[in-house]
Amino acid sequence: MGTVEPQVAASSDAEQRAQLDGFQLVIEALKLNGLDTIYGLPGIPITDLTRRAQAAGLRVLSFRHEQNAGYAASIAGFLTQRPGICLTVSAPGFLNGLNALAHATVNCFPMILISGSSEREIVDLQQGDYEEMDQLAIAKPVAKAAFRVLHAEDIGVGVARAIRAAVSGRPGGVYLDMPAKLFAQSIDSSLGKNSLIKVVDPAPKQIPAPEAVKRALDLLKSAKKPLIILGKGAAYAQADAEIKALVEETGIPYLPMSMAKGLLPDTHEQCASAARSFVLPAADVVMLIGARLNWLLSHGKGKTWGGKGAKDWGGQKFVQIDISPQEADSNVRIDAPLVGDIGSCVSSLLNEMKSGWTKPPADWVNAINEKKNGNVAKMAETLAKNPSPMNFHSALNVVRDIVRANPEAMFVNEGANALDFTRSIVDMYRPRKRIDVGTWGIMGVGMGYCVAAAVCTKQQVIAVEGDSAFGFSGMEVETICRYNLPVCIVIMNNNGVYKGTDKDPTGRDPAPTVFVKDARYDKLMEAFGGVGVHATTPAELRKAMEEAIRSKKPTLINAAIDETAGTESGRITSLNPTAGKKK
Ligand code: ADP
Ligand code: TPW
Ligand code: MG
Repeated sequence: MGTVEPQVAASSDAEQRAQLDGFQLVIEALKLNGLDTIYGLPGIPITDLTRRAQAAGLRVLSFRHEQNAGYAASIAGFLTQRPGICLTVSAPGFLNGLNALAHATVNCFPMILISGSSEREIVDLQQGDYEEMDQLAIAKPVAKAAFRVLHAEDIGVGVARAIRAAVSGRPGGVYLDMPAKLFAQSIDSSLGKNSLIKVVDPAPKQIPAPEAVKRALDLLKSAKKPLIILGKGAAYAQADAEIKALVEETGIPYLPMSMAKGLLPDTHEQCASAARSFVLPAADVVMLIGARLNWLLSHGKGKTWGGKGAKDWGGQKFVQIDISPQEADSNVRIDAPLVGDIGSCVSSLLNEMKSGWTKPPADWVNAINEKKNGNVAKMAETLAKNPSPMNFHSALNVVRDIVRANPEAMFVNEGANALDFTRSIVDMYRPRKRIDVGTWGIMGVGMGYCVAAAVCTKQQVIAVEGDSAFGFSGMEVETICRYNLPVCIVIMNNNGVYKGTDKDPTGRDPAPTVFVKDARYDKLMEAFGGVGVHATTPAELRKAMEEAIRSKKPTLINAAIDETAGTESGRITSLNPTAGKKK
């Protein structure tokens, strides 16, 4: 007996050495494709995956709630053009991550949600497994693509397909289902290594057709009042130099959508942001670059665009540059669709322009400048006031200065008034610095975005958060402290959703929109060893922000804002069915 045992042990050792298990194959497949960061939350069946990934040199960022890990992964995708990886446990963890997967798809961010799942045989017979759920079926409607891997030798293909689906064409969220049994499967190591795929050219260039380029340019040339709108697709494309050249060489005024701010500095002489309500109805030809004509642009029609009624066309002609061939005509007629990747499309336009280009008529440019100057002067007056208590404007005047002095800092923003005022007051100076609530106007992206922004860019992060908005992901201040990230959170604390003044007419409870009065969110940060500051004046806010940036310590500044200062739903009051009854 004594002589047999060691022999058995030796042979199984050798066998093990020559084997790769599912855990390792997933890790190797990610590494092979340069995916070196996982945003997730451990538990059955992926705990060992998080451990072994960390041991293998991947960065594994562990969150307090999967939704925040998912948002982090989605924005990592936006910032890096590589799919952000979110890793969750089965059913409830998967569902917590699913919101972020949908968000990624809606916003055209590349992301892969990898979730462990329960035993297929039991799930499919609905026999009641631990965390039983048919996750693949549930993910499909909100994902750009969804795959399940059942055999270790298919992990390479599964990961490769997920990567291609996430980043090629219009980017989006991809679900990858990995049943618990997969991780423990072992296969011959050389077979395993051979099964892995390093994806070649995952997001191939899409060159626009020459006739489409010519059509677009002919239309632009016919314009008397042309306008360019830059969307977050333009920011994502990382074609910054080409876009700058196109804007400057055409001389056409431009409007950046929220996350396209800073693609050119907001202070650029052609930036028409401060004259938005003048240029949209007045423009005759509009070129959309990576921006959809969705609700954020009033669907390209109605009063915003100079139409007589809410749904009437304003008379504009549109050029639309987009990688999705199905985007054109989704709301109004697109006279010149230009399908391709933005880098290639803009380069083609610049090339074609060499045959001759005339800058837009001076009276159009002058009229915009006049409006701009008037509005900027009015805003400067408002910002210079120093009311007590502090309001959004006097607080944001400080944030505006701090961002101007730190143009490389990443800027996260969510809330209603805390979003809308910030977007219009705080100028951005560099591409892909501003990340916010995106296409859905979603609350809860804040702290996940802060973590990913710090991790992906290694820059200082500044977050301006409504007090309600912050609550959706507030527990992740522990995560920010744990990884000691240079994040400075400013909470615009007006005691509630939109404002803090509502009352329950029956007098029983607090109104649905209000929170504990004068709450001290700064104490939350202190609980985990970060710096908490309570600021009641712009001077205190300025001092605290400067110190946060100097020290790079996790900091939360509770900026006490006049609770009467906000408006219902911020700038989108018109979308609120009962808004008419409110003041
Ligand atoms: P915004 O909210 O800023 O207006 P949207 O999210 O509505 O922007 O629009 C982004 C658009 O950009 C989408 O229609 C998407 O297909 C497109 N897009 C994303 N990446 C690229 C790219 N690399 N090249 C061309 N179009 C792109
Ligand atoms: C996931 C609805 C839109 S804005 C907002 C809510 C709850 C909060 C506004 O209050 P906040 O900002 O952040 O304090 P301020 O400055 O106006 O006081 N759930 C989700 N997403 C959205 N958009 C909502 C609810 C909403
Ligand atoms: Mg609020």
